[in-house]
Amino acid sequence: MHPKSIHPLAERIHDAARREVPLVMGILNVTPDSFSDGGRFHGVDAALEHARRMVADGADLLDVGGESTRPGAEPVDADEELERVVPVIEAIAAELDVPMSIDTMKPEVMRGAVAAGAAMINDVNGLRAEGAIEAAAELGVPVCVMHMQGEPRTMQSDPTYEDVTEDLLGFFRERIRACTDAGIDPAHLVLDPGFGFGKSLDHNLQLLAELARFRTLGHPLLIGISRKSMLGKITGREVAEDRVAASVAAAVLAAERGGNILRVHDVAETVDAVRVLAAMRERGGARP
Ligand code: PT1
Repeated sequence: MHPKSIHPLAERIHDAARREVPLVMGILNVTPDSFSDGGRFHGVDAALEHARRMVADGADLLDVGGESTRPGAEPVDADEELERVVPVIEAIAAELDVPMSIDTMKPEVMRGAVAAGAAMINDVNGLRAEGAIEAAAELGVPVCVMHMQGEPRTMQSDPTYEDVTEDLLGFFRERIRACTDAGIDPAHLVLDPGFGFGKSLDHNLQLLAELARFRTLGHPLLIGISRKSMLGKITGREVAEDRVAASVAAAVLAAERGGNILRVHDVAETVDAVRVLAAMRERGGARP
């Protein structure tokens, strides 16, 4: 079969990676707990308002998700997830000129979200669900393949690796092969080590320190550390909203070690931090 031409968003991601300027991806959760008033209309309205804010703050991309995957989260069914994300994606696509990814593990949601205007798939399950890899191949959009050990509900109970970096490198080699065998254009693949997804603090820190090793796989890297509990453990800050400075520090460290797309809550702060990094890189000069 003749592969479709490279997607414009994939082009954009590769261009940014080539120039070593990280892209900032704003997180847009459309789960009922993220908008206290459960009403659908209010949910779309509040999500659109949040999207406008992130775009004004300089987000390059928005990641729309209708199923929580944080530790302990319970799964939701595909119909419920679609009802949450589709109206929000349609509303944003009608008003804002920003590419969106759909954060989902389900092929039905991938299809519905891309039909509604999403330009990328972000799968924390690495396209391992039944039918997911075929859906991603058919849709022909860029796709983030994330590593997760276990499933959200139980993944933090006893995460175990021989060597977390080596184990993930093996996982990605297998997934890259499976994706290309299924007909996904390799230029559409983005990889993500999945911070906090079945990993201890020490596993997360080793992955952050050794991030550059994942660049050898030849694909752009997406990194999500924003406000996660690993930062709470490091700083002693138990409230997620109090982890902004730690999140910005982690984003800069990840970018400096090869992260290409930074998935964050605090867009304005991260955009400023990335500008400092970009200015230093543009100036050049000797590395220690
Ligand atoms: C991520 C990510 C994601 N994270 C990608 N998608 C979440 N590609 C959702 C905690 O320890 O890193 N990459 N989609 C959110 N998941 C978590 C996981 C949230 C752990 C919080 C924690 O606090």
